[in-house]
Amino acid sequence: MRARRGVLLAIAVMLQVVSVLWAADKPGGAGRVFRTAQPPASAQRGDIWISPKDGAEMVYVPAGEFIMGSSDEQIRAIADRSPDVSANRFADQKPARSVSLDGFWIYKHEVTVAEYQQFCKQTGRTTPDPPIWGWKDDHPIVRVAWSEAAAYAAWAGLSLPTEAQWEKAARGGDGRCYPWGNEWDVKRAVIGSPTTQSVGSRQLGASPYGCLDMAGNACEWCLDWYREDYYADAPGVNPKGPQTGDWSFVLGKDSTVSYTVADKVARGGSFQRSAPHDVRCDRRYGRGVYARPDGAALDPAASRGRYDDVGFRCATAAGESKDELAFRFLQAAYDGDTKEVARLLGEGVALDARDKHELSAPMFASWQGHADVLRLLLARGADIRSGDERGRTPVLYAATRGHIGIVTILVENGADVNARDKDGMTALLCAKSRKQKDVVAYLLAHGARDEDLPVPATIPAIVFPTD
Ligand SMILES: [Ca+2]
Repeated sequence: MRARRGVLLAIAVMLQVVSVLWAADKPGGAGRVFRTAQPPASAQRGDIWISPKDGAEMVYVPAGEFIMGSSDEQIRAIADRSPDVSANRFADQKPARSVSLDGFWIYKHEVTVAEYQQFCKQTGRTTPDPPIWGWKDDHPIVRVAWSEAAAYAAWAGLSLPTEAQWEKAARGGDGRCYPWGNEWDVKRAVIGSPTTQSVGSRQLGASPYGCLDMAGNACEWCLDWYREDYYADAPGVNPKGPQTGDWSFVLGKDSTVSYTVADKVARGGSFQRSAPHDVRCDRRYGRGVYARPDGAALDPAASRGRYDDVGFRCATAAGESKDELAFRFLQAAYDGDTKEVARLLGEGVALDARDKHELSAPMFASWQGHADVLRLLLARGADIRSGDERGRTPVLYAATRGHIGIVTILVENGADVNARDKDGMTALLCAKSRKQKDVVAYLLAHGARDEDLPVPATIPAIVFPTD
């Protein structure tokens, strides 16, 4: 009797341990499920959004920083474990750095064959020729060119994930090696297999946000161009990859058509790989994307740029960094695009954003003579009194160009008509030098001191974008 009670107790303890381990393995915990046309506005970790177009489950990755790339120590450790592999192979993963991303949604699974076929049916596209193991509905689609993967994402109202989004979704914040942690476990990833496997077949391989098959199964196209040295000076906020990859020409098989080829990023390694370091979260791959140099679309039947082991998953588009928003804001002020200025202010761009020469939106609007933009900026409380790096204020710029309407608005809103820039110039001197008679008269009538100074040799000018 006592022995039996002991066995029952042992079983109870074991069950508890198993349930604790299971809970620890389940990422995010139970979340809400959204079936909305647009991504839910207030999401949190563990929530699921059903992609309206194809019904795919998406998980939420909250905003914040994560460790991207690999430290020297991590790369030494990989090389030590794999004596046949040179540490140089992993040089493109350096350095490990903190990267901040806006919150985003990403597919829990790779896009499946069935989902891709549905997309082809609805859009009149052709499914690629199958790999030798044939198409299986719940396997990841492979053999799709990057442009086809991007077209699928656009059809779904989404995007391919940026390389940074992909890596954060795979490894969470702590710089781990694999989606589940730092210890390699072959049972948690589809690698060393002759074919792809059903998506989500390795539930214990889930990432901290619940993404599956981030290690192995299909390798996955990302949005970014691939450059080996990109990490060296990549932005720290919402990076989207270099402007282009390195292009080169290759000759077609029949030696009549040449193609340009450049690499896009593909991530996660694949079922064809056999070494654990090939499916690490920080491992980068560049896979060739081919195009006809004359701009003609690549023949859809062409095999170039298709790979038996490369598929994809989708994500919501990466947020813009503060710098990008500020640039667009200043550009809109320069262009006189009042609607865009209002929209960007609504998105939280800084009203006092400046470019590298300390030029502000009121300065650009004043130089270009955009009264509506200037009024909008003033209504939001924009500063029109401080100057740029040369000490030049909006009224000085407006006076130089002879924009009497702008000068009037500025003066009525408290601009200092006697402000001097670092060359000793005032609005009046600038207006005189350009023979802007209306402005000269207006300034003199509104408190400008007419000092007996020589007409300046240099006059201010603004061009946008500023170099
Ligand atoms: Ca994968």
